[in-house]
Amino acid sequence: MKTYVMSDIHGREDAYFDMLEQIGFDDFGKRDKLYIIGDVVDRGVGGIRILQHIMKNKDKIELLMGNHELMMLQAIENNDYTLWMYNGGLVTYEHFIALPKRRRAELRVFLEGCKYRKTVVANGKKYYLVHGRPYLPATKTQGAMSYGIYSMPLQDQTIWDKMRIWYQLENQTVVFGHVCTKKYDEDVDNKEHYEIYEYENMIGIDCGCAYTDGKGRLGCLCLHTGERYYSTFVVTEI
Ligand SMILES: [Mn+2]
Repeated sequence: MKTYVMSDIHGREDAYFDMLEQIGFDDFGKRDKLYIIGDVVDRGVGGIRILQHIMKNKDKIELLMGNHELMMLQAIENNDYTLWMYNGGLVTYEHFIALPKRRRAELRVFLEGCKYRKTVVANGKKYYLVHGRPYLPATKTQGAMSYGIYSMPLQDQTIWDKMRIWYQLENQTVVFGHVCTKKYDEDVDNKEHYEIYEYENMIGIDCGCAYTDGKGRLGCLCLHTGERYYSTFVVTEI
């Protein structure tokens, strides 16, 4: 039994399928599982195709909600595309709108069903998977601040807000994406590429897959073995 986690693929289907090969996805056993903790779509062109691959393999892959999936869903539901377009949604929208109506409806139902967080156990250790940061009562977050993302429903804050050391949980490790690990890693300037970042009870796995600075790549972590995988090429254009 092996559990893998990746995040923030952002339309890079080349990196995605490369990673599936590296982790031996085609040979996954019944109890092997891949969690993708949000932000499959936008920026790169392959978001819709990645979503469809996930839907086809839903016994082996579970997608958790990212703020980009939520923006897409809310844009479709409210017929208001402003926020999504502002955040790199155009390329996804163009592919989405070209799909037959039935396929669009399927995608919408699928996104509506995505969970915001998930706790999994690997080798007796508890992991809390979430796109941004754990679900916490408002008093534990920013106190008096009630503007911007802090005016959103608490659930939405967990995928828009970023992980910080004071959001760590007791007795479980928070595995998160949303913010590239370069923002956390103090040693980043000495590294050739962005890496999975581990500190106390938190693990950041967004290695800047859609960054075009030559340092970004897709990362994947196996919770059972601790093995880290990286896409074998880096993104220099998008
Ligand atoms: Mn995000």
